[in-house]
Amino acid sequence: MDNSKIKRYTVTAALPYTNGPVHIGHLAGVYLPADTYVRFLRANNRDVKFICGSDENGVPITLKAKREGVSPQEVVDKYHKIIGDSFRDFGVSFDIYHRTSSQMHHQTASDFFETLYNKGVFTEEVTEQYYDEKAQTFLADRYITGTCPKCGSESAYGDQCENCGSTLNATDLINPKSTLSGEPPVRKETKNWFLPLEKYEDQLRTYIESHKEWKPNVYGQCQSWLNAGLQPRAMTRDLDWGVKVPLKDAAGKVLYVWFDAPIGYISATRELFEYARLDVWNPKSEEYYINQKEVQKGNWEDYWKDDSTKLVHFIGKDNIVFHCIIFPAMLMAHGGYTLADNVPANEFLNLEGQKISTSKNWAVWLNEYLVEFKDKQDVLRYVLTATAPETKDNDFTWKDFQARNNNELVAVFGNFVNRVVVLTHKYFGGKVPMLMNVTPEDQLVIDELAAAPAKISASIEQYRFREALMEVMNVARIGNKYLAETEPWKVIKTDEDRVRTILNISLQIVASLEILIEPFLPFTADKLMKMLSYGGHQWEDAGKMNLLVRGHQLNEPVLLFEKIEDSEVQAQIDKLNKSKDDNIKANTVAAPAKENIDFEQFSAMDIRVATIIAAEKVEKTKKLLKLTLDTGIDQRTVVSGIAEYFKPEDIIGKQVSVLVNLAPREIKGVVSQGMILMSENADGELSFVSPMENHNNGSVIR
Ligand code: B3M
Ligand code: ZN
Repeated sequence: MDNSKIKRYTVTAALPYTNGPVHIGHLAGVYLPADTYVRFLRANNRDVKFICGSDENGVPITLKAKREGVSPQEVVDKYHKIIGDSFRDFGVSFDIYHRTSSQMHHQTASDFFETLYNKGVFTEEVTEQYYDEKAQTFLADRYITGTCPKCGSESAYGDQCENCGSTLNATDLINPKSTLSGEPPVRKETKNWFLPLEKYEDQLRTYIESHKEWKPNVYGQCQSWLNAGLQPRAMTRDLDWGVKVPLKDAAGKVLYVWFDAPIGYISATRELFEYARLDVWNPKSEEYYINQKEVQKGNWEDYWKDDSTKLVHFIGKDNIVFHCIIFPAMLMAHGGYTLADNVPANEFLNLEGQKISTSKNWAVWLNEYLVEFKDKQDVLRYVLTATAPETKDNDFTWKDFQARNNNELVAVFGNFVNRVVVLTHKYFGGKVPMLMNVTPEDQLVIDELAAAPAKISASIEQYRFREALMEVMNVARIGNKYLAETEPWKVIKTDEDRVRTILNISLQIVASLEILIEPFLPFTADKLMKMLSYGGHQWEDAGKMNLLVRGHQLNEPVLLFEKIEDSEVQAQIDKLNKSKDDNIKANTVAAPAKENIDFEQFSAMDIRVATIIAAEKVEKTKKLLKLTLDTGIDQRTVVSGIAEYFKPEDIIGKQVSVLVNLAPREIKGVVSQGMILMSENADGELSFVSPMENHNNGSVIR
């Protein structure tokens, strides 16, 4: 979009699912670039609204609620607060952090659906979906597990096999089972409303092709969707959590989460304007965060329905189709809305060489980072921007985190600022000295400084935040080099005026750095501003030589960054490894309970305490031990598959529980008379089930 046509900006960041806290992958991929962009626009006096909120609908939320045994509302209330707090604490400067369980959102999404319905946009289709007869509910794909038809893994989900990564349809699964009841689901007919995406194909193609400037990964994905041909997609689902379908014959149905979630951007903007105007916004409320407390000028429609508004969606790569195909089609169908000017989607961030995984707890959680690295928000902001997965997947490692902090933030940026401020205090009582004779070498530095802001702006405007940040660091490097070459600490002995000039120029560089670093590291900019006792912040001032006037009094120097020790990052690496192990155990879902039996069936089993009096391996087998048991009734042989866990000599003398009336059967040539009871944990490790205190052999277990 032509810069001269832009009157205002609407910048959105993907609404995080409220089924867990946010981690560094989210921050690096979406929220930091978005925040940097918005801060840059604000510093340039542009009119911008930065919109986000919690995505509180959809199956992931209901699954989490089921797993934790609480209501979906409790889940979203909990994580809305945790996520919102993390964003606020990291300085992500939304104008509003809204939520899709709010009244405003339900109303807005419901109205949007109704408009499309009244325009005759949707087609109605009756399809067969899996239904759990016991739980009396249709099953979302995630609620069905079964055997993957591609790789044979037995724990594939209805929409995806996590083992081989294939995308699946629930009906592809072999031996499907409902995760609610453990029963095989049945197919049942149900009616849903579909958006005929194929009807918008030409319009979408024109739209996408008018944006050849988009990042190649985004443009390419859109092209391949369009080339494959678009299909109708259901915009309603059989589920009891979400925005109710506002139609008479739609009981038990809600809007598809990817229908209502992007409307969440619109409802948040409405909330921002309408609440502010009505003065209902309460800054103490924990419901959402509003950056500007003043009454908003204009109205929400300016930010969504005006061609002079530039709309930008910051998202991760897995959300491209929803923002570039489905949401635009919805907006086209509705009419009156502007479409996104850019969707600078990022790739993924890995952690220590592995994919970040919430379920495996392979992640760095923002709320935990803030406890362990108090007041070091900017270190993480720096490292995540410097290694942002802008063009390809990238890797975060704790060693790199430490190295970038120590070698770049401390040694380059912090060191330069500190030396300049300290020397100014030492030689001139903290007052900005006068610029005297400018030498040709000074002029080179002045010119380099003057050229930097435009380069940085250009990179930011093209969503190249890594490059922009490196340019800012370059300014600090120029400063360091200048000090090293001019050596004011030596010159002071012979030529005080020369030192005045050197420090004046150096201080102007520091003041520019405050402005240039602010979009990236707002906490550092704040400290710098206080140290310089200076209210900078207009981007257009950066690079100039008159930011700090002669005689201006600086405050005492404070250290901007401190070294991070080996032990601190080692602790993080250890924690990561440990929590991963713990989680594998804790997260393994116990097998569903078996069918009820009656007491007769239970008491038909004769289980006794027995002692192992002899044990040996069964020849030519790996797993089997032949045990001789004293059951109190007799001595008998039992074959047990425990050889991988226990050495024969270690278990002799142990008391165990044994099912003595199991019909004898021959196993590898040995007749086994009964079965000993073992407990098996999630890792497949075995433990004997024995009485807490020794009981006589033959004691009855019931
Ligand atoms: N909540 C998916 C995600 O967090 C989804 C984004 C919605 S943006 C409208 O990846
Ligand atoms: Zn598979």
